[in-house]
Amino acid sequence: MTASQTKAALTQDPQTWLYPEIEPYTTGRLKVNSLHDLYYEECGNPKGKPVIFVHGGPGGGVGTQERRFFNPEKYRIILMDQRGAGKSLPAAELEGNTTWDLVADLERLREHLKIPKWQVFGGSWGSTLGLTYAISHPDRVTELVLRGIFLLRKKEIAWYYQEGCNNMYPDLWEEYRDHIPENERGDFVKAYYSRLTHSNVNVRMAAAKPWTSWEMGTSRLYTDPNFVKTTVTDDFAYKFARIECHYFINKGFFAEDNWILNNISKIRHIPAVIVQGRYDVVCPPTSAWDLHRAWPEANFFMIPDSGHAAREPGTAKALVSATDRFAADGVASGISNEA
Ligand code: STX
Repeated sequence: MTASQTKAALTQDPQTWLYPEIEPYTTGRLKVNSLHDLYYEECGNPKGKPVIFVHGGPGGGVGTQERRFFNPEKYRIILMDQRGAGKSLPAAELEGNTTWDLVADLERLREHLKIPKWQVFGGSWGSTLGLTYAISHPDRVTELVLRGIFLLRKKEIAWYYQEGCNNMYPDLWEEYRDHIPENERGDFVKAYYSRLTHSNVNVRMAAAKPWTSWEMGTSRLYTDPNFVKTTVTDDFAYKFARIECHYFINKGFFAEDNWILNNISKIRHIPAVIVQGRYDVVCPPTSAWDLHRAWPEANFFMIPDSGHAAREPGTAKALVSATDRFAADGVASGISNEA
């Protein structure tokens, strides 16, 4: 391959791998308690194999592109906005918003839709919540498709929000760093949390942008400034930053740092695919590797030319291959472990 062919292959439009854009055949709302009202939608084939898409952040919500990882003729694709995210209400609400509430919401939605078992598909925080849900309700999960593994351990939060990733993106770090006065920079998550939960809405909004731009700017191997500009709207940033920071200052509401790995034996029998970008700086490959070592039965793919995002070409291709295979035979057999 010539250099320009290599570049073309690396930057190939992920459209090549994703299914076409589709509209939901139904949308709904589920009131899960006196405060929270969740948005969900169903796409594809109402008689197909059920899959629940678990979005990232937390606080990221689902959009139109998340529907495209599944064959719409074979799958009944269910997408839900977690508490406070996307079209769920109240927007950016932190009260009654914990990992365990979100696990219970997935069960409420599954029961509401009368689905006995479903596939769980999630990346980043979607992998954290997907794993936690599966560990909590293993009998309800047919398969797991996980990407950009995030186990929400102290060292993962520290790497990305305090010291580590700043060495990879010193340029983008400046905006995130400079929003916080020097005397508070010893604990960025704490400093951002106090602003994102401030009584003055202007203080909250002002902190949401640098927090969210940092994450959007570092998500892809090839940073697309337009992607950052279009995603970091006030509305999205406010929900994303507030909810993420709330979860991270509370250590994901886990009783112990290594809770997911310590409980992995409960789900090792479930067919699973793990997809990890080699150059993921948001959720560095150590966590996917630790998961792979703890769960050798799961098919593991390290994508050599991807960062964190789901729709980078190699990652999108591996994810769609996984859902295609599960739609075809329901098991992970035959999937090569080679990246
Ligand atoms: N948070 C990573 C995460 O879950 C540490 C995430 N990063 N970006 C996203 O999620 C969206 C794609 C949902 C915006």
